[in-house]
Amino acid sequence: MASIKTADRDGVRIITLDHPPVNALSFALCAELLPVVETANADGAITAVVFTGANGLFSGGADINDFSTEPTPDTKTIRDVIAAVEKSDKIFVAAIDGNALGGGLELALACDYRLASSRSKLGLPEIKLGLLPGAGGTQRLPRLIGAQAALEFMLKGSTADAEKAAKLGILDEVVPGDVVDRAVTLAKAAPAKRRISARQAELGKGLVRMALPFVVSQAHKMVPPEENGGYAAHKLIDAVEAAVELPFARGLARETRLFEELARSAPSAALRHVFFAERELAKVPGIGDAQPLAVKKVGIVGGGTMGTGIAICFADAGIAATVIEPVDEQVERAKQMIFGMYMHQVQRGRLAQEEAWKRGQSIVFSDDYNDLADCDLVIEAVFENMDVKKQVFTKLDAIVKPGAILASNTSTLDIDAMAAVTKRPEKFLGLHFFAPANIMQLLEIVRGKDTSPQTLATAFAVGKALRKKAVLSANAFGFIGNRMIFDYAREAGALAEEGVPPYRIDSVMKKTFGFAMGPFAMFDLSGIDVSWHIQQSVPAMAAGRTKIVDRLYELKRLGQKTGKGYYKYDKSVGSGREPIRDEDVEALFAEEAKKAGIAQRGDEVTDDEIIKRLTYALINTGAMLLETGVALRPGDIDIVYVYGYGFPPHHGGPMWYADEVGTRHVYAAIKAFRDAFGPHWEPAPLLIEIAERDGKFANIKAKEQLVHA
Ligand code: 3H9
Repeated sequence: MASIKTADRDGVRIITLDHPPVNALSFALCAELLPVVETANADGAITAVVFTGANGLFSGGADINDFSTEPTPDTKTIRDVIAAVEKSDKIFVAAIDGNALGGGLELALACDYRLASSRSKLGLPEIKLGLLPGAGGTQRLPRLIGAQAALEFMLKGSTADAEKAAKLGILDEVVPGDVVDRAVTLAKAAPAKRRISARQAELGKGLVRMALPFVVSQAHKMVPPEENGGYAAHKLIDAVEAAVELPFARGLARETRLFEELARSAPSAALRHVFFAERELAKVPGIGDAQPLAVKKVGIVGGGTMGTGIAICFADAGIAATVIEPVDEQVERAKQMIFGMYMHQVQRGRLAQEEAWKRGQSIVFSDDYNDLADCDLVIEAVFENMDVKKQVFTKLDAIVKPGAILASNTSTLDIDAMAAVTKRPEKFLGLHFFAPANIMQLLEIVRGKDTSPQTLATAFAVGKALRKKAVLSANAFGFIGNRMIFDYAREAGALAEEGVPPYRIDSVMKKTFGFAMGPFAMFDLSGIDVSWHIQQSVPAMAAGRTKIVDRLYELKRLGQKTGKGYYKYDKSVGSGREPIRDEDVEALFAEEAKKAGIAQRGDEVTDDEIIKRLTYALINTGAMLLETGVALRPGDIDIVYVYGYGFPPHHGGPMWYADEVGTRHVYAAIKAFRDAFGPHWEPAPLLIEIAERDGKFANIKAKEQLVHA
């Protein structure tokens, strides 16, 4: 079936991109599209050409898979299609209905006129893939809307709805009716050709040119450093600078060169991996064609920070939530949290007052479990204690309608043990939200041994409705994220005991490697009591672990919430949440080290060693989780870490990073760590197997079935 459809109306050729799912302008599609454009160009009976798209959108841009293949001299790309448009003497109109992204929007920018239906969204999101718009976008957009506005638009990489795109000057018209009809009418009226490429004057002269050095130097300062997540951003700024300084053709050539460099770069490969890994998540073996249950009303047990955050997630998705919370003061705190959060959104202009009110009102508090009887899904978010949770589920099972799903928000406890107190283990699973639940994008879906395919399908549908990155985990201690963080924490603690101050470890992991925050700042945020409780529940995992958590717990240094943890916090300084170095804690580490006979070698520990010990601990445990089937795919682990723990996306997540470094190098380092630090560094068998053949995690197949711990 041809992916390009054509039809003629009164001398106007309508070219429809019809290449499901997103009309990606792949090399293959461009090879088909180019002769179609050339034929129209050569046809004397045709006065104008309208581009449009089938499948509910204009185009999702270039095919991202193509960037991993080397083009041959015969390969056709969007650039060739655009060149054919550029040299044509016909009028070209883009009739956009739905998304016009990346190369799709660049094709539209090469046209004389751009029209879009009001539901359309336009964007140049290449930066999110570690790329820049490479089919003329960096040269045409500045000529259309000005260098500064174009730079902002492309650096953000977010989409603009049609109304906003028209305001920015990207669209000529937002069309209320049929956009193709309107495009044909416009094209027939034979307005003058208006190629953006011809607009040199405004850009090359006067104020724009004079202001350029300032705009460019400011932009370079505002984006992250090249080696730490900003590689594409700096090149994008260079390309826009070229748009102002160089004639169109030379600017275009500069853009192509910069794009090719980025397409071959490690950060872009990592970000493309993250893009596809996200889209793999819901492909779960065993779900088959199970249809999700409709979830219209949700119950949440526990109105603490977690339960309230979960309720907000549902309110944002338009799903009513009833929260069971027996303590009045807690209900008051929860209401304040909801009110404060929505007020903030209204003040920032992100939400209309009326909508905020509606969402706030959709969360109802009660102290009566009977109010949950007609819920389709009930999530328990009470204290992390098995006995308490079992009591909650026994009660819920007796009250909530038989077809409903029961879920626990536990971060470490055994899902099957909870399911066992109910008569519906097939309708039981874990839904592990990350705090703050209404902000963090990650959701771990934990499959119990009896969880049915339909229950899983429902959980994924709920994850989608809540706009979460939902990742499946088997029921094993700590699931994916916390199981791995346990070993990461072990190494951070060990390094501190060897005399590396926590602030240095945090600084290396954040500023040098690119984590959103360092490990100790993260532990202070989540609470030392949480770490302590987890350690108590699994004494078997004490190997190689510092006693510092016990000491901090005894001292009631519970982290940010008590103003002291690994750091000090001072309410009068900035936001009050800035970690301040605390030498008392360093002294505590030194004391513990002395008791344990650990030699002090802080000065000789390099930044490289810090990065390796922390990230390789994640990789080794990740390999173990893959081998035992706790995680389905390396990409699932990567998504957990990128979205749940602030792992730098430009390194793709821990498992992708192992491939980036080379698995055999990771393996060699882990063996050396084992010899130096002890058997807790024993390399995971799967890592050994992959490393010995110099293979990649990315090439292993998804487990067919998740195992149950
Ligand atoms: C670019 O254009 C470079 C140019 O500047 C220069 C060139 C020289 N390619 O997200 P969904 C697949 S770079 C390949 O679930 P939705 C996706 O993997 C590109 N595949 O749907 C999935 O496959 P599967 C700049 C793509 O409705 C299926 O389509 N463009 C592409 O929620 C459905 O995807 C972008 O960055 C692609 N470009 O959202 C836009 N796009 O079914 C990237 C999608 O096998 N795309 N797929 O899992 C998106 O943002 C969203 O997919 C979109 C649809 C909003 C379009």
